[in-house]
Amino acid sequence: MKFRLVTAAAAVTASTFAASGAAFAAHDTNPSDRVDSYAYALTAVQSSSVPNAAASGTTRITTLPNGKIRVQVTADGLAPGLPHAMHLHGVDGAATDNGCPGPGADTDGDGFVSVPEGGPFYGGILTSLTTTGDTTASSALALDRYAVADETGHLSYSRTFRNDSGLANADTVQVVVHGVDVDGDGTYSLTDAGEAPLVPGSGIPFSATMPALCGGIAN
Ligand SMILES: [Ca+2]
Ligand SMILES: [Ca+2]
Ligand SMILES: [Cu+2]
Repeated sequence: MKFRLVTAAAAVTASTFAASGAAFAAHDTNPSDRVDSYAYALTAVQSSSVPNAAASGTTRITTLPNGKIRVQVTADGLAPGLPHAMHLHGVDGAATDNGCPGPGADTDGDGFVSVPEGGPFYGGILTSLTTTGDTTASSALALDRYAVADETGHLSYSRTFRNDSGLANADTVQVVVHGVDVDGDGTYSLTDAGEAPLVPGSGIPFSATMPALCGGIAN
């Protein structure tokens, strides 16, 4: 089992629920009985053989009594100076998802884990973790409204917002951070992975959509 940010008490609870086969969350703090908070480690999705894809981080998801959700992400090792699309991925409703993809998710064998290849693990996009404005899946690729990693590859994000899908599924989602500058030239382009954009005509290069980090329930 991978490292996860949990207290001893939460770990006991988690293992109890795991034994019964039920879904559980790293419910590490209870600021009040009306606030739920979940913290997870974010780990690299791509194979270690992919250049510039080694990243790490942490995330915290907090649901608030006013019906809002707060998502915090801190990460290092991301492509410097570039925006990183981030989403809450999951399966809407009671069903949980299958955690985070690893290198084995590269089913077409091209060396890269694409968004569709990760889908069977982390599910669809429930919430877009933009810095301003809309947070629905419609903003999935609104790269001008995502956090930008600094010159060292560090990224820090915190936003409190209203998103009913994210709120309802806060205990069973994955946080996924996208964008790998494979050739390290400071841009996302065709030369990174040599693949066509996921969304034809979008002008968003494939490498901008590559999942870099993932963490959450079930992993
Ligand atoms: Ca692939
Ligand atoms: Ca590049
Ligand atoms: Cu995503």
